[in-house]
Amino acid sequence: MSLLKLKLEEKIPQWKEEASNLIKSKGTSKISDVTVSQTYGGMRGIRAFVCDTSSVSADTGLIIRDHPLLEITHLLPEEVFILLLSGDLPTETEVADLQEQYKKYAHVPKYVWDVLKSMPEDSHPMAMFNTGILAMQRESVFAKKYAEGMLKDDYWKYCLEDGINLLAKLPGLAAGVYRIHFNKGEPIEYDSELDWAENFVHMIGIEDPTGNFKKLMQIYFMLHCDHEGGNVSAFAAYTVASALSDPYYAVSAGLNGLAGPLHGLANQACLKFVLDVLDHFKAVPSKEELTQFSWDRLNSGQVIPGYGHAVLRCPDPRFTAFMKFGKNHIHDDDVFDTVKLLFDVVPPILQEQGKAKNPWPNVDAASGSLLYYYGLKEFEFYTVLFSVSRAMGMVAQMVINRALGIPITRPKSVTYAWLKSNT
Ligand code: CMX
Repeated sequence: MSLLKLKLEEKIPQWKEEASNLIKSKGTSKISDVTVSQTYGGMRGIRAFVCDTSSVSADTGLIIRDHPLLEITHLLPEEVFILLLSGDLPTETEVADLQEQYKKYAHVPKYVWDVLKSMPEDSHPMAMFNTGILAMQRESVFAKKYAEGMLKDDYWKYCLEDGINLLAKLPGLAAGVYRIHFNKGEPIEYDSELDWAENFVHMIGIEDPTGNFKKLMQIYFMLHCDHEGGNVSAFAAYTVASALSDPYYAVSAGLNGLAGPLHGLANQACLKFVLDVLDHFKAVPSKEELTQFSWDRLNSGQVIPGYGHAVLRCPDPRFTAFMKFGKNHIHDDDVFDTVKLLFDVVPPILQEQGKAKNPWPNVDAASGSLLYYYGLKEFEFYTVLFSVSRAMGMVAQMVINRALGIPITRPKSVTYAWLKSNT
């Protein structure tokens, strides 16, 4: 049995007892009121369910299990997954144990490549990635065990098994989507000597003479891992998994939400915006030129991608971490210099325009410029990378939810007529 599973076996009875005691002692305490505006406003700010893997505070950003993000950016993706799921910073032995399992399950079945190769050439890489995940649904141990009549107390164990099997394959699936979609040759097999992020760099087949692309991918996969429970992708996965759809279905559902331009697709839109700027001015523009360009975009009814957030009211610490990486490793690069200039120019414009509640950059504002620098220039692919990482948070959340016996999601909708006559 994996060390992570053993650790969870120890912790879960305690988590269940804590939750049950809380429900007994405070079950009728109110934590939110819902207004009419919120029913028409994306349910923004309604506290309605529990997610312990991470939380997002408006003025600090992402906090993973009590650790503010900027204090743990050195963690490997494998380490952050164990932290999300168990609440503990892992030991070296625990990390090695998870890496062993990833290696055991990393092989992507051939039928997945057959399916992806048969898709039309203009299929979006996110559609290919999510199709690849769905194609592998037949591998689900959770679904098989459920059909055989597994006990409710065992749901989390098979959810974890599926989750680890799936996470193990995602770097290879992502790299394969890249190679097939952009005609880079056949998918490359994983290398059992390499860790999860290193394997992605190996399998995508982009040269990394300095080793810094590998470092970028380690931090990239770490930073995007989770963002509490209410964002579109996490909440979609939460809802689908609550119907006891297995992790293949639920992760794919969540990632379909991540493919939206207001959510994870913003990173491709953001790099495209930066390239449009450079194409328009044929060089890094002056502050004045970029100000006018940004105003023109806003006045034409388009958003500035990579800026604003539904919860954050400060520069996103994930953006800060990417900027630090860029400033340490990238010098005299027009794309990255434009990203830096946008950080000076956009917040005051959004403040002056007065619509966006948060004028600051989010995670998507800088990440693309770094990928671009290291040779991953096909920005249509960027949300796939976000997905590889965000699947960790989804899996961690759904394992915990099954362990706690969270029932099927079913909030109550109301009609316009009901609202009118009851408020
Ligand atoms: N550029 C222009 N206008 C913006 C804006 C931006 N970056 N951010 C918000 N606004 C506008 C909204 O479109 C909205 O306008 P309308 O009233 O005309 O509809 C108004 O400001 C109020 O929006 P808000 O309450 O501040 O923001 P929301 O919670 O509704 O939406 C978000 C949040 C992220 C969707 C929005 O800020 C946005 O569209 N940003 C650009 C896209 C982006 O970067 N998304 C990535 C988010 C991170 C992620 O999930 O990956």
